Amino acid sequence: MKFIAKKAAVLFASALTLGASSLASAARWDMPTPYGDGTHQTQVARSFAEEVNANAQGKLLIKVHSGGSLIKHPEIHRAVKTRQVPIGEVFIGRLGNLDPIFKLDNIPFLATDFDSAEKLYQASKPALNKALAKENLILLYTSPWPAQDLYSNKPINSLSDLSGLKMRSYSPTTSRLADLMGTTPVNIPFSDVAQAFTTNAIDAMVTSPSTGVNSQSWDYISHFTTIHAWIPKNMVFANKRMFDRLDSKTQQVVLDAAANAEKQGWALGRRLAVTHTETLAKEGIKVSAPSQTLLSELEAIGDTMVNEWLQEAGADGKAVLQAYKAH
Ligand code: PCA
Repeated sequence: MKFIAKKAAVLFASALTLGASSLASAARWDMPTPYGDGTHQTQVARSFAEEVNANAQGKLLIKVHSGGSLIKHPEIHRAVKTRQVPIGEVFIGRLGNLDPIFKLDNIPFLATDFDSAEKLYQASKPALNKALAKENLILLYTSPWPAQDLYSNKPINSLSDLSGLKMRSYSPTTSRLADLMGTTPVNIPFSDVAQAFTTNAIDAMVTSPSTGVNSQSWDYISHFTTIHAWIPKNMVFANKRMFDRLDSKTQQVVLDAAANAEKQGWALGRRLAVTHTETLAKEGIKVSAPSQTLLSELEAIGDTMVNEWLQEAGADGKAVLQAYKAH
């Protein structure tokens, strides 16, 4: 008995030493993501982490915590900034009140197809990096959502059909959009969308076909109008001080995996825009193209919002839009 106890103690001690030495060389990065495992965004985050873990030769281990399970969406940006976690993912538009460049990500009718959205991303990247650098953060990759379409429980042929309805918003820009559409904005996180519809807290929303599929919107929605208003993105970013602590080889592993994740995310966004719209139709939602009236009304709102954004974003904003148009 005594012997066994002694042997166990020795084993335990050597396990501790082993643990301590491997911990000393390996950094462990907890990576909170806002959306659930069913979303393509979290799938991309998981392949990013797997690639890093496979190539970092034990120097870095990234663990994804999806669906706000470690840190809730509204807290993720601050958690990375304050080094509570070294890395995280957020929906860019949510940060709109911190810097106008984050608002640009949700401006309607500026870049409505994937080629334009990629150009807008490239044109805005220097300003995006600059805004993040101010907070000692670095951008690792972005991943888009399919274009944002209109969900409702009746046909919407013009803005007057939406008048007075409660519209889900998910960012400062979309709250402004809801105002301009003559609706009342109600801020509802993705995880509460189904319940918000069934309890009549909201009557309509503008989001991707993917989010409608992920939340089984056919249970609470009858109509889907393909307004393709904008193509927003999630971004994965790291705290620069934590990144700088990695050796240069491991940093390169992270940057390479990020570049691959970005390619994967953009390819998935393009593909899901088509397949998820098909799923909505197959599940019984009436999918239709917007009427010319609705489209012109929405495009006029888009012009207003671009102008408002330019006023807010000043010379930097002007430079971004000039770079976008020059592409
Ligand atoms: N889905 C996310 C953000 C954009 C999108 O398509 C959401 O609705 O919360």
